Amino acid sequence: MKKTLMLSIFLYCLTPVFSQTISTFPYTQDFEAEATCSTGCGAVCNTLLTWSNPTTDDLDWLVDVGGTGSSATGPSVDHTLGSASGKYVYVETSCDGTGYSYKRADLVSPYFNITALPLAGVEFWYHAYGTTQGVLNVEAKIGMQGTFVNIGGPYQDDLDEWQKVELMFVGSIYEGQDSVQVRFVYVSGTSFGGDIALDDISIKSIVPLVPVPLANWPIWVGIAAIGGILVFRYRRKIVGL
Ligand SMILES: [Ca+2]
Ligand SMILES: [Ca+2]
Ligand SMILES: [Ca+2]
Repeated sequence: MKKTLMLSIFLYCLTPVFSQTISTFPYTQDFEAEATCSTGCGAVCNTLLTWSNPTTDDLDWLVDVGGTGSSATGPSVDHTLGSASGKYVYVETSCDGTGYSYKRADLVSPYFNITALPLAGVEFWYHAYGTTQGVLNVEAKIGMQGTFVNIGGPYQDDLDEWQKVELMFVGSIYEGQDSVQVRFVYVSGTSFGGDIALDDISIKSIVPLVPVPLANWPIWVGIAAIGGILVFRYRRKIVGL
């Protein structure tokens, strides 16, 4: 009887998580439907609809628009709309001992069922501008019992520009799985110039570069293989690519 009760409670606890499984693709989190968050030092953002900000770290990713306050760090526009009214998430790294040094902020996705998604992968845009940028990594795990493993990064730049990263699951342990979860992990640098932002995070078929007129190609930044996952990086140069 006791075991049955405990099992019932366990299954009840699982239900909300599995109801968050997404199986319609392409999927994109552009943050436009999210409520903006307060953005002071150490601000908390617990209103995200499908993604989540764990409380086991130091900082939260904050939904914001139009720039992050401090000079010479953070984006001034989002990536989706390219305007000051478009939303993104960022980590506020102001305040010694609160935003830095080496403060961690995780951003966790819902579960994705990619069993029917060919050439599945993750695409996202990041903006890492500031002389004391920290380090961004991307991780993935399979199922509730899985362990997050690095699939991309470390990314560390000081560039006032949105950059695209594509991570392909083809040939990796994530290919064809019914419950893949992605986590972005940022650890701030040594001062306030470390506001990093994310936007337009997609789970979709990742098609490697296709022949297009040379003039339309974004700047090629690099390619790497990390844990069996091919990583393509671009720097956005031409609007619309
Ligand atoms: Ca957090
Ligand atoms: Ca700041
Ligand atoms: Ca956006």
